[in-house]
Amino acid sequence: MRTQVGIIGAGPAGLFLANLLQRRGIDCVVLESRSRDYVEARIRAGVLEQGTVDLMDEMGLGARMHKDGLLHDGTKLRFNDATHRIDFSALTGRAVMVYAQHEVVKDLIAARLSAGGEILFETEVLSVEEPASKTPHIRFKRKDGAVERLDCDFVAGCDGFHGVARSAIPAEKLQNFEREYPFAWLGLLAEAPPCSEELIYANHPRGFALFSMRSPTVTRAYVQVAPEEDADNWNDTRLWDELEARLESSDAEKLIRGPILQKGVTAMRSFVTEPMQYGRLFLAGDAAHIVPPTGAKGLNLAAHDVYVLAQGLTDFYANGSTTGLDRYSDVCLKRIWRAQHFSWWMTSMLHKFPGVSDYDARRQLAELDAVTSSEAGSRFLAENYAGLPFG
Ligand code: FAS
Ligand code: PHB
Repeated sequence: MRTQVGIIGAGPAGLFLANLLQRRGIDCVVLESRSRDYVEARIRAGVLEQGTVDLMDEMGLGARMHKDGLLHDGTKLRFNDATHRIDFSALTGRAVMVYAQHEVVKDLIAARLSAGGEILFETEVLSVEEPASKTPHIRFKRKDGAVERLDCDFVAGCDGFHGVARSAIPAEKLQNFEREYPFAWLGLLAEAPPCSEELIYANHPRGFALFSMRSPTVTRAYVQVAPEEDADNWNDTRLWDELEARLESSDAEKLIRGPILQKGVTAMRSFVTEPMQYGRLFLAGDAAHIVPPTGAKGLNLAAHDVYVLAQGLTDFYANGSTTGLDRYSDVCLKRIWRAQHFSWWMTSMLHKFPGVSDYDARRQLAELDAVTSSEAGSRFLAENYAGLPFG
């Protein structure tokens, strides 16, 4: 097999890239180890920045998002028994869209396939060979076990944190930056009407909680737990009780309970690998970086990475210029490190750190008070949460 761009992974990064290249007449093949049903049902992120919404619209893929998504002009921070709203629209002129990642994935897969594009599901990439040459290729195993190769001009490693693409780059060519956190998130998805119009991020003495949503009838929420916590230790009642306790406030809404459809523990990690390219192999999305989800950046960073990569590939095929490709890593890393800081900052302000001193617990609350009581502080949070302009 041969293609111009081999894309590993049918998550947001791989699928945004495939659709962008297809619209520009660049041949590409997506190889995905999981089934279509699996990737379309994988519950993950929930918030799209304005830039990501605009990208969906530019590709003509925003219909379902605008029909089913929830446009949010702000968010709430809850601490010290009070709720403080950050008004994104008033402070930045931008809003965010609550529209589940798996719905974005469905839209991107449908668009890719209906335009005649190829996605090889249940196809595991075994390795990326000769990435520094002008003829890199991908070794992959089909569902029936047959091992084949895909010859490419370029390879896009969009295969997530645990994928194989990053390992194709010699270790001595990479520098990894990482930070672990002493907690994780236990997430729930429930058939229960959201009790709040907007998201609520709560710093509570019992620990962090996030109240989110997916639709007028589906609640999404998270509570901070120990890193090794097992979701099976939490029955519905215990989980609803803990969420309610952490969302308590004199101005709290009455939480509406319902059957929990899905529970899961998400590890918290900050990670960046530099550079994001080696020869004709380019890493995008979680294959190159991970942020704690407190800043709702993961999916949006993936979209921006491939927005930049697609432009570089377009310039190469249009006029042979490699300027965009040569700058890919530097351009993306500038935004990535801003998002790394913001995600770390939101996480550090809102979570209960084990063994924290009384002083630091008070200082944390003072920081939240400083941010929410200052227009400049609130604007800084709003600008980063609503997202920096793409480009
Ligand atoms: P993805 O991991 O989404 O996609 C990579 C794809 O590559 C997968 O489909 C995988 O099956 C495939 N793949 C891997 N190895 C392969 C191989 N060898 N061959 C072929 N295919 C291969 N972000 C937020 O902003 N908010 C959240 O609440 C949030 N929650 C999350 C919860 C979980 C459990 C996880 C893991 C992440 C969460 N994230 C969240 C971050 C998440 O949304 C990512 O940022 C986003 O999925 C990144 O997209 P991709 O880079 O495409 O990687
Ligand atoms: C979600 O709705 O899944 C969500 C929202 C905001 C976050 C993280 C997750 O910061």
